[in-house]
Amino acid sequence: MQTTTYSVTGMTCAHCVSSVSSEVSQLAGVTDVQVDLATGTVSVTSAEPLDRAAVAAAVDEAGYELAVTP
Ligand SMILES: [Cu+2]
Repeated sequence: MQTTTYSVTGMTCAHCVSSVSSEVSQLAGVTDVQVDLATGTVSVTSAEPLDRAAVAAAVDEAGYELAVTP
């Protein structure tokens, strides 16, 4: 079990939070998704390490983008 936090750009309200949350939680192996609107981050808990590209695709599907990590 591991939790990875990603920065997501473009989330502005509770609707954005629920869109991202529902898309990311559909990824295989994901057991928990916590979206923090104030910081624009998504913490994803999964049984196995996730492919960042898969998370990016889910976030994109919701209409947002993963911020490029420094
Ligand atoms: Cu919104």
